[in-house]
Amino acid sequence: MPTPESQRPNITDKKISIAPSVMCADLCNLETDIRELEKSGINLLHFDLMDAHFVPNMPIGLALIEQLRQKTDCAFDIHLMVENNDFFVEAVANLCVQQIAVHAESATHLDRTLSVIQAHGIKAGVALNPATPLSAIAYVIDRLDFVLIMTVNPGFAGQKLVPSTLQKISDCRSFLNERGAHLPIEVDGNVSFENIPKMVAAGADILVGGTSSVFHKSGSHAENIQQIHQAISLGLTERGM
Ligand code: S6P
Ligand code: MG
Repeated sequence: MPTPESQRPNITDKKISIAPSVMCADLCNLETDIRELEKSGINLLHFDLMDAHFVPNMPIGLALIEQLRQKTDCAFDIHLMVENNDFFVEAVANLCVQQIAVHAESATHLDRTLSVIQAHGIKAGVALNPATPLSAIAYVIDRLDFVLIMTVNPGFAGQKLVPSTLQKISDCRSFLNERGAHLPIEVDGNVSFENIPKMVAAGADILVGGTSSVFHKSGSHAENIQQIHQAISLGLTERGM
């Protein structure tokens, strides 16, 4: 049985968190992959829930999250890429997940959706596509627990970084600081060994690891996570932490 939520590690305890993206794992041997990640100190997993409408893909579904919830104590970070946010928020809120991000671009009633997430005792975040300005979160900042900056266009793993998003991470950190909101910034998309130092230096706190880092073919998960920690150290030094 999973650990009760009150006993789970606080995912913001550590300076920087690594959140492996489950859609990039070996879906035929998922439990083996999760055990390997846990042994490397991972305590946060990122789930991409897509509806094939908001984005043209549908790699994993609700049943997988429900079954995996029984297998691990990791905190679950749900990234909704869907048109019907209210349906999916209700569906995952009952699966003992710890944080949910909804896209500003698909949220019709963003403030209300965030408050519904929080009413379930779950951390609420807004995800922003590369072309979406930071002003999209200006009037919900007091509702937010974190911000998810997409560094690729959502829908698929294995894409190249959208270059302007590095500046956007830094702009987001300033935008939040100016408003007295010291929230974690999560970054998602081509969070590679090469890009991690730049992302962390710019202000990223939660790194979604996919095919370009945690699940990179060049090493085992343990080796890749070790390499990620080295990349984080470089970024933290540049950030003065
Ligand atoms: C993309 C999704 C992401 C990917 C991740 C893959 O829509 O939200 O979470 O799974 O970006 O990582 P990588 O290193 O293959 O880009
Ligand atoms: Mg994602």
